[in-house]
Amino acid sequence: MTSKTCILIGAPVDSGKRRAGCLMGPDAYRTAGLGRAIESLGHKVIDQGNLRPATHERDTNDGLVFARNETIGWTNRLIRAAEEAMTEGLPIFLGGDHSLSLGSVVGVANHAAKEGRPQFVLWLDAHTDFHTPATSDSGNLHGTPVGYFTGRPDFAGFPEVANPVPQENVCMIGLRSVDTPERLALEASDIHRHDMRDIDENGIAGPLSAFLQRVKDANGMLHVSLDVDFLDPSVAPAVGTTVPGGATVREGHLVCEMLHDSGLMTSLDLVELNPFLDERGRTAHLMVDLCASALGRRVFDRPTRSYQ
Ligand code: 5AB
Ligand code: MN
Ligand code: MN
Ligand code: MN
Repeated sequence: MTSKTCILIGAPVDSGKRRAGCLMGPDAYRTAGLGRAIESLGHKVIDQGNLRPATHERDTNDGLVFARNETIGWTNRLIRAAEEAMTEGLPIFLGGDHSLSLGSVVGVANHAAKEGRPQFVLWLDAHTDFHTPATSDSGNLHGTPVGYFTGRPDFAGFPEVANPVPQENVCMIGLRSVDTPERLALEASDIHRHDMRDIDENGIAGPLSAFLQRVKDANGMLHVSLDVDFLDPSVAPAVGTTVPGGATVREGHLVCEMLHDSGLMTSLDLVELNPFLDERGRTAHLMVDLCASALGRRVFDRPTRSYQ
């Protein structure tokens, strides 16, 4: 097994939606033993502690879009943190709500561009998060990161996306709650999308290995963004936006185990955990266990897969 340097970046972002609580996420992951779990797999762990947003204007919240300026502050800070961490190891962004991916993905994509390698993104989520501030009905920016990092317009005031991730390099798995403007924009896009029906009919391994093969063939960098609501709320209740019919514990682990076997993952977001809504830490523990699978925890060794 290749040993990695994993950089834990606490990003207690809570500005992406109106319901508070994700700011407790990074410390819940630490309490659930994330660092120890990663170290026990033979990796080095550097915990950078929790970030603060860059200086930003005050939010008045008199329009529809909620906490735009604070989210801009977080985006500026996280782009920098991601660019820096990518030179040192594998950053794991401990959310924080999903608006943190406006910064994490743009930052890692800037790094990939410097290396002359294409950036790919695996989006594990019940939602597509493909809104722009102009199409969102809720005004909640945690529904916009994919729109932002693929270069959609109408993100006034946000840092310029210097290296947008090409649509065909994005693969979404777990979808089951998609707003009409997102669906129309997505259908007109080249983003690879797999809804839960697709998973029910065909399983999760097929579309994932096809995607991983494309990443490998392109010598790409792979950012994985894991939203708690990818999982079924019966096993992962600590999230504000529960949608029934999500991935099972085993489907979650299989995705993570295959990610590990591929050796392709170069950065990871763990987002949307709201510890205020958890039951005795079970969601935090499940997320830690999934992260461990993505970094090599296994029951038995297996034959090498074709994309290695
Ligand atoms: B999450 C919704 N589409 O725009 C919106 O949890 C939900 O990061 C967004 O995936 C969910 O508010 C954002 C209704
Ligand atoms: Mn999301
Ligand atoms: Mn979601
Ligand atoms: Mn696909």
